[in-house]
Amino acid sequence: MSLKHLANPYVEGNFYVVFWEENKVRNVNQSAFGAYSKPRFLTEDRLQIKQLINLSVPSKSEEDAGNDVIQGLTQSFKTLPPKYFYDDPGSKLFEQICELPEYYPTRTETEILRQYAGEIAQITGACELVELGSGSSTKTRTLLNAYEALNYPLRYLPIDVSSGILKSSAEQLLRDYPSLQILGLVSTYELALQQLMPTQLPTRMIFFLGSTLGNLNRQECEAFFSQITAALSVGEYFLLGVDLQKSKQLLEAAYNDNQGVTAEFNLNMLKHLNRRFEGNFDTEQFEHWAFYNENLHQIEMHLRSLRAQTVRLKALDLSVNFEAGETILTEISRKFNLNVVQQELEAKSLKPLQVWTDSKQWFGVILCQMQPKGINQ
Ligand code: AVJ
Repeated sequence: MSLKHLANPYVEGNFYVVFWEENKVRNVNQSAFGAYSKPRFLTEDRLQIKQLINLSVPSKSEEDAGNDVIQGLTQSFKTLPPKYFYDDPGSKLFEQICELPEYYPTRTETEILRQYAGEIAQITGACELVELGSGSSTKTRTLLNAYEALNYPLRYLPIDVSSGILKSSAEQLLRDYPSLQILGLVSTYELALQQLMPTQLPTRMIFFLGSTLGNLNRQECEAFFSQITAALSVGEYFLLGVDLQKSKQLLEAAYNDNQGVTAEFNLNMLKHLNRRFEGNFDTEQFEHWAFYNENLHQIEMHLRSLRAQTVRLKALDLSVNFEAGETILTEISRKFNLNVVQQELEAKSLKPLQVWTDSKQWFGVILCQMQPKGINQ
């Protein structure tokens, strides 16, 4: 669903607050689980969405919008930021990727969380759950179940750049968890982390699953950990899921699936840019290309131009020339060594308390606690 369908946005401070479709949700509340609709569970008290950014329509308020696109496409090695994968269709394609037989990370991480969510909840106690890149919030349920089983209050802050998927998963979660409160932030991680309010529960856990960290290069990764450190108070938690180094064969299969969903996901970025910046990319004239760079331990995903062509992005007043065979790097997906990541976390005052992996050691989940700053630096 696009943002223009959202009701009554108004400005609060420096960002929009949107309370959407209260009526619809309230009706669902009454009919679908009348037994639960005690006054304290009224949906309008339980759900709030803040719109910090809007990726799906051009916006005057975002003066920098598209600068990253211009920068990436005017270099000799062309790149585009992976955040442009995740418009609403792109988020749906990513959900499909997660179900693919070749794409092991999602099901492996889910398996780890299923097994250890109870332990995580025991360690943290009652806590506010803040999820970066929440997507469809599927793995979140595993955590919510664990906190619910311990009778802890449930407060969840999903953060995602895709408003459609944020909204629909929030609706679904509210139906399934009658005491859950949600504050959704349509935002980049950086902006959301800067604007987090102090937690309303005894503590807080920010979690970043699915190895999305892999999209960040070394430098960006370090900067990202610093942003986490800045957003957390001493004693609060950070839960991180990382994909681990493994054979080239397994990795390349995961990013070149037989059904071509990953290819469609990659090409969808061009459609997104067309809509967002009045572009004329012809997706028939580009192809998906992904391989594992063993030296850098990372998957590199590109879009390769099938012929010499010029593409215009009108809203950015940008024309881009491609040679035949020239590529745009759309994503890196780094594969980690558990010991190295732990050291990097520790260096940022995020002390690893516990690490869990699956039986094949394909994926790792690390729970960290924020230490007083300076102790490990
Ligand atoms: C969401 C960044 C973790 O790198 O595996 C999946 C994105 N790209 N297939 C990943 C992705 C192609 C995914 N992350």
